[in-house]
Amino acid sequence: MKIVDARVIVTCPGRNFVTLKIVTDDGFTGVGDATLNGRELAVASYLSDHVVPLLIGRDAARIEDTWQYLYKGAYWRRGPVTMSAIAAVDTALWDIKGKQAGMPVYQMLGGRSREGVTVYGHANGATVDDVLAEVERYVGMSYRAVRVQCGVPGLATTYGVSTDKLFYEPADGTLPSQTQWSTERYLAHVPGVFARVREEFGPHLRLLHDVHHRLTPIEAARLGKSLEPYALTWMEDPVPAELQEGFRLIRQHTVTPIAVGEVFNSVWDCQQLIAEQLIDYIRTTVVHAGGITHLRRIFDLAALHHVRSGSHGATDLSPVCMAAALQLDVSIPNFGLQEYMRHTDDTDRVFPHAYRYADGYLHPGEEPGLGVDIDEKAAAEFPYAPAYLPVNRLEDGTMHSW
Ligand code: EZ4
Ligand code: CO
Repeated sequence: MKIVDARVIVTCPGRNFVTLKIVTDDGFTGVGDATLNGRELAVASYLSDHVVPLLIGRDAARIEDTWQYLYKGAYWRRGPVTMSAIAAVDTALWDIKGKQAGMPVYQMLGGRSREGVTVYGHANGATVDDVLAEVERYVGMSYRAVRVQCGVPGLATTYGVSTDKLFYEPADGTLPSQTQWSTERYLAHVPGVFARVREEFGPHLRLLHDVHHRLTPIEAARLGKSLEPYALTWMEDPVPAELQEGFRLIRQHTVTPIAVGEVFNSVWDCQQLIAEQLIDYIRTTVVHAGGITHLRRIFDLAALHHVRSGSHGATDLSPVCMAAALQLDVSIPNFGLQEYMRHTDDTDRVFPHAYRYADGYLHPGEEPGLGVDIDEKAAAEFPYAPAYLPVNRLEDGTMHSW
């Protein structure tokens, strides 16, 4: 089963996606997501210039060996570009292996551990009343978990709040747009938002909130404490996580659970966070953390330390990534929650997929492999369009994490 072709497909059905499609000599194809929001062409080049030539002629059955070959063989370790490229190859090879075996990938990962994958959606609004209406909408669609983001009075824009509700897309400019931040205004506003949401929706709806890397540990500790009465499922990315030991300080002060990891690329980015039980949910996902092979390694480490999965699932993770993530979600013992932001109809048309939403759960489907493909003809209708994520500054002009 030799690899005879590998194509890198860049398409923009509403937003940019990079996809690798691998073809074998016995006629199997497999797909992998390689999308890195705002830096898409770097991964496309890494794949077509530096990886595809190494794949031709390789045995498609050797997933682990190919992973090690690309990881160790690069000499330069880790990083989002390299790890997204390796992820795409790994994901495509799992897809091929499943098709060859005639079973969905989750069967090869040990089979089902649950009946469905609990997902959360994004309720957001400029005002608390808008937020309540959006939460109501998700409850109406039977979601069991909702992420809540609200505009902050005095700030023109706030992360996670958009007019385009179901399909929120933060990469909004051909050059980076600029947003403004005030920790003081934010900390003063957020607890009141959750008080209203709990008052309206009661104790059973799972509520989440994304801080998006904007606080220091002691500020995050304050936020976590102030949110304790509202029993959040998690407070996400409270501080930038390059300094893993910084989370000890947050932990000492609050029992609000912590979720981290959507920007991580490897187990080494979260090894201390997991081993010291400084977090509760690890948010790494297939495309940015080295594919199914490496993500399973992260989740296995997490399982030893009472940490559950909470994979990133924003719109910039393609349906190929989602299909792969669901195969893991349904099989691992320590699944927590799966983020689910809906893709546009154009995106769903370019990436026909078997997974389905029903009653608060996503279901991976029973197709052999991942149960997702790329329609290359449809993809060609949507040429790449440069788009950047925003940058963020304090009121005095200082650059801040976005
Ligand atoms: O800002 O995926 O939890 N979800 C998020 C996302 C990220 C985008 C960046 O590309 O934080 O909305
Ligand atoms: Co996030």
